[in-house]
Amino acid sequence: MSIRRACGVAVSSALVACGLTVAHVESDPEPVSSRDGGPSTDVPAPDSEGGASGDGGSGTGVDGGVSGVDGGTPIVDSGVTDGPPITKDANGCPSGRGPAMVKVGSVCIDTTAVTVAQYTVFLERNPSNATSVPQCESDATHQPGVWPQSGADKPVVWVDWCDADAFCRWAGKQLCGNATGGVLREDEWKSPDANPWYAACSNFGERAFPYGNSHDSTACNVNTNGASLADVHAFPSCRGGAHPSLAQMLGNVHEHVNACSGNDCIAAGSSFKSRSTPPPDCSFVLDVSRTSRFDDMGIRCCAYVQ
Ligand SMILES: [Ca+2]
Repeated sequence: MSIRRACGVAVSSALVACGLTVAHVESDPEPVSSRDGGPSTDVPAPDSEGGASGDGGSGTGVDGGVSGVDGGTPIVDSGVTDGPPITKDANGCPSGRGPAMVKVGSVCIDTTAVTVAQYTVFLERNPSNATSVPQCESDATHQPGVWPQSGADKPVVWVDWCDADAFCRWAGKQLCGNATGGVLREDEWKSPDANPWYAACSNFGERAFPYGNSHDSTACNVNTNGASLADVHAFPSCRGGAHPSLAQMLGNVHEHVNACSGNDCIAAGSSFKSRSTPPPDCSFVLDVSRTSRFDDMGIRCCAYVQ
């Protein structure tokens, strides 16, 4: 049984994005067990979409250093100080944990989704559930619903909003929200002034897709192109938006963003399961809950720097 929240209503075998983007309906091309089914075993929180949980993997590690941004105050208090050093890149964006960033307007944004290898480094620090929002206080673990995951350079998936929030903070970053880092309202989604994620994807509203205004069904990893999770550097023709290094703003995985009302959230971008007709463009959002975990939803962080 495949059930996924859509506009606050459970819909069977259908996936509907709503809000400002209407009429985007995704099919469920894969066996349902890979998406929503299976027992949830890793957390007491109501992770309704959890999959079978495996034992924590050890993975390859990166020896930790002293946390801090250029020896100063971290840009965002991660709650977890242990890990590789956080420095600033040439644009003043945090560097050292998670993907490299680019600057879009005044906001830094990850060039790729967070990879399995990058998330493994985070998990190896035994992150606490320190979090920015009370809704995450009951999120006892940041181990994904399915773990370990294969493919070091594939996006980490099966992560809920609280995991994504915690990872970004550990990296000296935060989930992409509104222009000043606060909670983005869903009705602000298509405003490039209010929504840095949309500005990055659409080159400040100038184009519908990262690569241009005309839909190319082969450019990004949507379900006409194999329907499986791809490395974050795959599909080079999908790059673009406000910066040529931005990869897969559409396709491959939906991305957690800081746009929740209570426990009702939206996720950005389309995924490898998204149908190409009608083509999901940068205005596409998916309605999820704060505890949703899917095999096609991952993490991309932002950072708000002076
Ligand atoms: Ca969790």
